[in-house]
Amino acid sequence: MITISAFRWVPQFARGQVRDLRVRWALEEAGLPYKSRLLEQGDQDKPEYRHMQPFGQVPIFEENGFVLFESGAIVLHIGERCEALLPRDRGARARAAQWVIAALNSIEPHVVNIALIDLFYADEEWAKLRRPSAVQFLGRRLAGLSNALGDKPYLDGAQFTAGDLMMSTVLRILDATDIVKRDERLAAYVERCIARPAFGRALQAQLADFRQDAA
Ligand SMILES: N[C@@H](CCC(=O)N[C@@H](CS)C(=O)NCC(=O)O)C(=O)O
Repeated sequence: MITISAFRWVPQFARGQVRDLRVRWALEEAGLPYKSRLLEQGDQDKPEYRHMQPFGQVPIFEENGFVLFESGAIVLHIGERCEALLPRDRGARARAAQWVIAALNSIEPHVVNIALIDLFYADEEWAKLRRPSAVQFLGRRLAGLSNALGDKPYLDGAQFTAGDLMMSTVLRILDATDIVKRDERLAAYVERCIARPAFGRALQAQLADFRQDAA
């Protein structure tokens, strides 16, 4: 049985955003059953967990003694068992991986930069000074992304791939702002991706684990 790690509790604003969601979504696309290993406060710093995830983060993926960390690596690993995530055609497969990495490397750091300012430092003077240029920089990246998407439904064309899974989860980190939403093409793209039933099931599963904490 596949197990993924997740936090038993996170603040309200993070519910539906924690990165185990990406892995749950990929598992749902692949039709692979899994259970969650819910971490209590402090569990992520225990040597046993650090041995598997050096940075003490979620998610990790475990199956029959095989362990993997980094949501991108895990999604690509699951994609090996799911054509809907990684197409069989070699070129299309490489391009799907390219978009996973673009999401994580070229977009996510700039998205997170703004999310951190908004969530934790909004009242700090330095944050007020920094935010406009951070938004402007991300705006240039998003314009490039929007151009690359063009009129296609998904980044590589007609078919949803792991690249879209990752890109849409990254873009929705800024759901509380209009930064992505003001680009109608990107807004529609994110909606199209998360309208997939597998996303809905993954989101409900993550939220259900948090409700378990409240019970
Ligand atoms: N690059 C990692 C980032 C994982 C990550 O940032 N996880 C967050 C939750 S969304 C976490 O565990 N934060 C706690 C911490 O960093 O101490 C991945 O994609 O798996």
